[in-house]
Amino acid sequence: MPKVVRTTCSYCSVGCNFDAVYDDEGKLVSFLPAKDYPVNRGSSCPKGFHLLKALEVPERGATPLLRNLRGDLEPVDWDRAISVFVERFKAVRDRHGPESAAFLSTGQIPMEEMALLGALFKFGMGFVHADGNTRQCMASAAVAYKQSFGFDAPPFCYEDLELTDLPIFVGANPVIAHPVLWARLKGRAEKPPVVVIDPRLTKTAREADLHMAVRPKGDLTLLYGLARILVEEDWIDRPFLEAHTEGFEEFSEFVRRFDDARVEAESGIPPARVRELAERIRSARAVSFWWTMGVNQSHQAVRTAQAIINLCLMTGNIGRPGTGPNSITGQSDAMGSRMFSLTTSLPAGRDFTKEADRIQTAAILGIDPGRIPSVNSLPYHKILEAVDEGRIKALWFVATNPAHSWIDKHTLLHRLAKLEFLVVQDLYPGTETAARAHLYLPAAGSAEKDGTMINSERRLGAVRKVRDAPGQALPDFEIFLRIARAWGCGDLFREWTDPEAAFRILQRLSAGRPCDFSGIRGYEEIRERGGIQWPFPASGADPAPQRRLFADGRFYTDSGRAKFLFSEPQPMPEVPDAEYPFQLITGRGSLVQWHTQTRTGKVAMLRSLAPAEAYADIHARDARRLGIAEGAAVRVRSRRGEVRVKARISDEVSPGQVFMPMHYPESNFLTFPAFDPYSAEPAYKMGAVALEAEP
Ligand SMILES: Nc1nc2c(c(=O)[nH]1)N[C@H]1C(S)=C(S)[C@@H](COP(=O)(O)OP(=O)(O)OC[C@H]3O[C@@H](n4cnc5c(=O)[nH]c(N)nc54)[C@H](O)[C@@H]3O)O[C@H]1N2
Ligand SMILES: Nc1nc2c(c(=O)[nH]1)N[C@H]1C(S)=C(S)[C@@H](COP(=O)(O)OP(=O)(O)OC[C@H]3O[C@@H](n4cnc5c(=O)[nH]c(N)nc54)[C@H](O)[C@@H]3O)O[C@H]1N2
Ligand code: SF4
Ligand SMILES: [Mo]
Repeated sequence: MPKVVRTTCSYCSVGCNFDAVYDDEGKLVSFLPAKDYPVNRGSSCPKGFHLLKALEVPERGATPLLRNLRGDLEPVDWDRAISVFVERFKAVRDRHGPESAAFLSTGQIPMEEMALLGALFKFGMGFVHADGNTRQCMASAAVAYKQSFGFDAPPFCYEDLELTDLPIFVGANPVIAHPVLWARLKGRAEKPPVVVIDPRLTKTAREADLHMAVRPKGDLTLLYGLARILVEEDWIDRPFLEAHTEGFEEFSEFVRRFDDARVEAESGIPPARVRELAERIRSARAVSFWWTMGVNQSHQAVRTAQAIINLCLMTGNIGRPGTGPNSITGQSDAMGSRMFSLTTSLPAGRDFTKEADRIQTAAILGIDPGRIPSVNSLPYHKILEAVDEGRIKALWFVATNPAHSWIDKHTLLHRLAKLEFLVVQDLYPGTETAARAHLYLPAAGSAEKDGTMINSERRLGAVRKVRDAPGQALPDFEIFLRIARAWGCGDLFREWTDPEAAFRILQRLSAGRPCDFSGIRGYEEIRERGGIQWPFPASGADPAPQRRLFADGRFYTDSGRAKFLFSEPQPMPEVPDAEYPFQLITGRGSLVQWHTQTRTGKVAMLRSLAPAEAYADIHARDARRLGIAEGAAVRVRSRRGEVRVKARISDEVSPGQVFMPMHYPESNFLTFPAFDPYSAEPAYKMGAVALEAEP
C-alpha cells in the first residue's frame, strides 16, 4: 500500500486538498487533488496543482542572512541570527518602549503559527502593535459582520452555491480568483441565472445572465436603491424582520432618498435594470450574494458590505439553504488569521480593551493577565505612519511582501528606509521586501510543515508536511519557539511543544465562543471527516459535513438580533479630472498568477500562461484617441508616481477606465492611499491616472 499524505493548498481560500502519494522507498510519486475531499472533489486549479514546484526552486532561502557592514546580506547560522534578532528588538524596546516595534503578518501560514507569533510578540516580548496582510483584504468584511451580527461570522457553506436560485456576485471575479468554487456553481445540472456587479466585463461577467457595469464605488447607492424598491413594493419578509433584526424602520426611512434618478446618476445603472434585479430577488426562492475585493477595498467598504447584508436580512435570505450575504475570503488561512493572529483582537474574537476578556485569555493560557496589553494595536497604515514619525523603529514581516503589495509604494519604500531594524521571514530572500531587510529568516512552506488553515466556509483543513524544507529553512513555528527561548520567555510557551499541542490550546480558547471547535478530537479527525466547519463544540456538535449559520435566526449580538447599519454614500477621495482623466482599477489578472508572484512566478508552467511584463488594459476607443497600439509601451501617471507598461487593448474595461493587475511591481506606485473609516482597509481599486503613448 503506498503511503498517502493529504494537505491543504496554501494559495486561495477555497481550501482544496491534495494527496501526496509515496512509493515503498518513500519517494514522492504524485501530488493530485483529493477525490473525496468535500471542497474540491478531485478538481483543482493550476496553482494548487503546481504547489510543490514553487518550493523546489534554487531561489529558496536555505540559511538566515544578515546585512554586513558593506551593506550586503551574508549567510549566518541560526544561533547568530536569533541572537541578533533578540539583541536588536530588546535594544529598541529598552530605548523606546513597548510601542516602538511591530510585526506585520499574513493569512497564508497555519493558524497555530499565527497564534504563536501573536502570543510571543505581545505576551512574551512585550510589544503592543501588530497587524496582518488580511487588513489589505478581509478587514472590511470582518468588521461588517462583527457590527451587524455581533461576530465575524461568514454564514455560508459552499454547498449554498449549488442550492441557490440567484447567485449575485458583487466585486468578485471567481473565474480567476476562486476557480474551484466557480466550477461548483457551473457544474450544476440546472443552471441558475447569474448576476455580476462589476465595473469591468470580467471573465465572470461574460458568463453572467445579467452584468451590471456599476460605476466604481457606485455600489452603495445601487444597493440602497434596490432596498428602496423592495420596501416600496413591500417585497420584504416582515415576520423575519420582526423576529430577528433591529433598525429596519430607520433603514427603510433612510433608503427613500435613493430614487431612480439618484441611483442612475451615482451608479450608472439605468432604472429598468435596477428594477429587473429587484424583481429577480423577489421571485427567487433562495438569493445569495457573494462579494470580495470590489467591495472590501474601498473608502466605504464596510457600509457597502452591510448594504448587502441588509438586503439579505430584509428579504429573509439568510440561514436557509442557498442564501446568505457571503464574503469569500482571499488567502488560504485568512479566517484562521482573523480568529487567532492576536493583531486586532484577542483569540476567538475577544477584546484587548475588556478586562474580563484579558483575564479569561490569561487563565486559559496560564499566564499573568498583566502580560496582555489593554489597548488595541494600531492598524497597518497607522503603524507605517508611526514608522514615518520615528515612533516605530523596528518591523518584522512574516509571510508577506508589502514592498510590492502595499498601497502608494513610493511612500512605503521611503518609510521602510527609515527603520532601524527590518526583519523579513519568507520562503525566498529575493522578494522586494526581503531585499531591504537587515535580517532575513528562511521559512519552510506550507507543504513542509504541519498545521491547520480555515477556508472561506469556516472549514478547518489540515496542512501536512509532504516534503523537507531546503537547507536550514525552518517552520515558522520553530523559528518563533527559538526566539521565545532566546528572549527568555520560553517558559510561557512550555505547552506549545508542536503545532498539534498548539491546536489544543486554540481549541480551549475557542470553547464557548461562536467559533467553538473544542469538539474536534485532533488532527486525525480533521483528516477523517474531510475538514470540519466551525462551530464544532465539545457537546452537541452537529456532525453534518456542510453547515450554515443562523438557521435559528439568532445572531451573536447582545439582543440576539441582526442590525441594520447604513450611512450616506461618500464621494471618492480622488476622481478623474482634466489632468488625470482615467479611472484606475487594480486586481487579479489571471488564474495562474498569485499576488506578488514570489511563488507562481518561479514555476515555468504557470509563468508561461501569463504575460511576462506589466500591462494596462485600455479600451480601444481611448487607445485610438491617444495613438496607442496593442502591445506598445505606455506611460501611466498618477499624483503618486509614474510607470511604463505595455498597452493591452481590451473590452474588459469601459472607455475612461484603466485596469492594472496587482501581480507586477508597477501597480502600487500609482494607487491612492485612501482607507475605509471602520476597517482601515486600503482602497486599492481607485485613483486617477493619465496615459501617454511612449515615443
Ligand atoms: N489567481 C489568483 N487567485 C486569487 C488571488 C490571486 O492573486 N490570484 N488572490 C486571492 C486573494 S488574497 C483575494 S483577496 C481574492 C480576490 O478575489 P477578487 O476580489 O475576485 O479579485 P480582484 O480582481 O481583486 O477584484 C474583484 C473585482 O472587483 C472589481 N471592482 C473594482 N472596483 C469595484 C467597485 O467599485 N464595485 C464593484 N462591484 N466591483 C469593483 C474589479 O473590476 C474586479 O473584477 O482572490 C484570491 N484568489
Ligand atoms: N494594487 C493592488 N494591491 C493589492 C491588492 C489589489 O487588489 N490591488 N490586493 C491586496 C490583497 S487582497 C492581498 S491579500 C495582498 C497580498 O499581498 P502579499 O501578502 O504581500 O502577497 P504575497 O505575494 O502572497 O506574499 C506572501 C509572501 O509570503 C511568503 N510565504 C508563503 N508561505 C510562507 C510560509 O509558510 N512562511 C513564510 N514565512 N513565508 C511564506 C511568500 O513567499 C510571499 O513572499 O495584496 C494586496 N495588494
Ligand atoms: S482553487 Fe484555490 S485552493 Fe483550490 S487549487 Fe486553486 S489556488 Fe488552491
Ligand atoms: Mo487578499
